[in-house]
Amino acid sequence: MSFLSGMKKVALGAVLAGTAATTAGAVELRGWNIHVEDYPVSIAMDSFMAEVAERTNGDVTGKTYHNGVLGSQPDAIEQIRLGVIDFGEFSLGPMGQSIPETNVVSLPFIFKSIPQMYELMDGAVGDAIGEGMKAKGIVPLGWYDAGARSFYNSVRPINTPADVEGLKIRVMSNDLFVKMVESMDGNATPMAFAEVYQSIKTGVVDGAENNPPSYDSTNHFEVAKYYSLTEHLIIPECLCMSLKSWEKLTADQQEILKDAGHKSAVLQRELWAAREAKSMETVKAGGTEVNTIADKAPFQAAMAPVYESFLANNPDLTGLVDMIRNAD
Ligand code: BDP
Repeated sequence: MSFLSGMKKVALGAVLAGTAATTAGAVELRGWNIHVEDYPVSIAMDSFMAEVAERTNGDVTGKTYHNGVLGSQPDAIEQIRLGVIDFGEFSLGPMGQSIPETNVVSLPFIFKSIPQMYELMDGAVGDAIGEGMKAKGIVPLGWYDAGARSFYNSVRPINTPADVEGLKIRVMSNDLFVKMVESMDGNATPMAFAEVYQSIKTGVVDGAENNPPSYDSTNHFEVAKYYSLTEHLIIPECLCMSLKSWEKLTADQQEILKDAGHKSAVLQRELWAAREAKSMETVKAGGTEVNTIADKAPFQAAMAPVYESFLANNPDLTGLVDMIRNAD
């Protein structure tokens, strides 16, 4: 070894030691969550942070701000990418605007069932989406369940795509969902989650679409009585961390967060199933008229243009879409 390369090694060692010393200090994380405190997502996030604090002996602590007090979801997604917010729980729906890979799970009827969604998200599909997220500054730590989304409104039950015609429907902020509603000749309005209740109440929109727990927790069922089980979207959610904040942690701390993230997803999925059943009871007791849809094929056919335009604009994602579509 020459004297010079020996010196370089010493110098590099000193730099690494310096980095380790600064990153080993206590870290306090700020977490974003849109849901109320007793929601499955919120309980799982709190349990995640409690486990992280315990297993890092208090070196990594954090607080989750529930109820969307840190801002709307599209804004929070940008803030997590910038490292302004350290962690959060997001629907992959609004992520599609900045991370194209996440859009594949926002295609209507792409998953055949919730168990199939779990299996694919816990395997190669989830890995591919996770890579896309990392490339845009977001590290996924666990895939959460958000059930299936169905339409609800204050005007009439929806039994066929023709029933959507002329209805003003709020959608999450993503062009795919605008196209989805327009494919049935409805009027789509992208809007923040927090504004939907008032907008339905005052007639700015006729309705929206969501899973039973959100339809219940937001009290949307009080102002939009017809809940029609179209179950057109099964969009997984993600407990994730800002890559910028992630890189400030030591490798050991990252391992603890990954493990705690995984465990929190297992807990969230259990809580979800129970909450879904309870929410259906609550909304029915509150006067909601629920209708099931025996044949969903007309909805699938009506929404087919969403796939066509998505694949035309994102030909590189055809493989990922087919991986899901062709799965058993
Ligand atoms: C809920 C999701 C939440 C979304 C909300 C919405 O859990 O992340 O913000 O839908 O429709 O189901 O905006």
